Amino acid sequence: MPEKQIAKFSVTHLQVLDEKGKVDAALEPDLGQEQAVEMYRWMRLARTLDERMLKLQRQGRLGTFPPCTGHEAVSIPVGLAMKKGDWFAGAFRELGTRLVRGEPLTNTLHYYNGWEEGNILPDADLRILPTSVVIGCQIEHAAGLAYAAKYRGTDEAVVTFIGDGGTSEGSFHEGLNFAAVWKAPMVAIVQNNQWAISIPRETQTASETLAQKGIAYGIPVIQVDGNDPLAVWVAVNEALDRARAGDGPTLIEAVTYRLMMHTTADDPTKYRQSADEEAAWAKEPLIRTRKWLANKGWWDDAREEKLLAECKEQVDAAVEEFETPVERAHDESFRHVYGTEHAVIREQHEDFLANQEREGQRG
Ligand SMILES: Cc1ncc(C[n+]2csc(CCOP(=O)(O)OP(=O)(O)O)c2C)c(N)n1
Ligand SMILES: [Mg+2]
Repeated sequence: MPEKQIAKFSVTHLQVLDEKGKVDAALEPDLGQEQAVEMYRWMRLARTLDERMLKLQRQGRLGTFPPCTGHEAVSIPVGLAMKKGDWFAGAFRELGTRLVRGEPLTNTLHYYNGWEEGNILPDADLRILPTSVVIGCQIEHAAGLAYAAKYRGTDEAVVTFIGDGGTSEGSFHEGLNFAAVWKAPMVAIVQNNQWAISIPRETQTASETLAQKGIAYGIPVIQVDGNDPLAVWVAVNEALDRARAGDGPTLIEAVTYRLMMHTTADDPTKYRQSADEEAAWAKEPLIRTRKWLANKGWWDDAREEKLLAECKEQVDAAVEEFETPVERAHDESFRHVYGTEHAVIREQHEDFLANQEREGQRG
């Protein structure tokens, strides 16, 4: 019997805007001035907050956090492409998406200072799941949410994120498999920043691309330049359209670089070369986005200066609010675990209150 080829796969890489600010006109999305400037403004705000958080942490005014500098071209377009009714099941390195979806800056600061109120969103309709530090489980949460959205007959989509290292976790594969067989409206974004703490991408997996991991589950995949907000914008909109049309999940691998330390508890000089970091800084997303806007006549130094001042003002105000103590009831954490009352939590809450009363009587 002659052998015959029964399947053939390929992975496309998309770049629209290169590091010099040159755009491929044939691929350029029609964003318009307002939307393009809005995208850059959010990118700058996310960067400003991230840089301030690092300073606060170094001054002992904030807990450990994972810097997101350099990831703005992924997180911001994704947040902007989502609709209000969509769900965001993120990991821990997508500050920009959270901000765009309406998470107050103060919540982020509270969360990374270890204060539970960081997880109390002002509006449950924001549909932002808590940060997932447990690598991978958010993919399963997203698959479940997407299945529910489909079951209920809504046109909601679910966006989830994972890192390059996370694609070696079982949860990533289980979540993708379920989403695929259910044709659930899920968009999974692999933020490939080349590092999983001190483990480089090459040591993490023998896969040629991370996008191809989706092919095994029958999911359309694409690899994009993750420092190019236009490529991300195009890919995520296509993926969301596919999800809403009932055509199931998409996997997007966004190739970027973790410009900073893994978290503020890490020292990358111990395991990587400064030359590699310098090369990565030359490709970072804000410079090229600014060039693109300037080439269109939509941006100049004066507007940049004004934006920097506005971002600083916004971050200053958030820091001031964060550092102003608020009196909270001791039992408040019991009220925010579930959206509705839960029997087990009620029992624990009652126990806690009874204990407090006993302690009080003892003086
Ligand atoms: C299940 C699980 N295993 C291990 C860890 C410890 N850990 C935290 S972050 C991390 C590396 C993650 O790398 P990657 O997925 O590439 O995401 P990045 O930090 O680069 O955004 C590890 C191993 C964890 N949080 N959860
Ligand atoms: Mg990584």
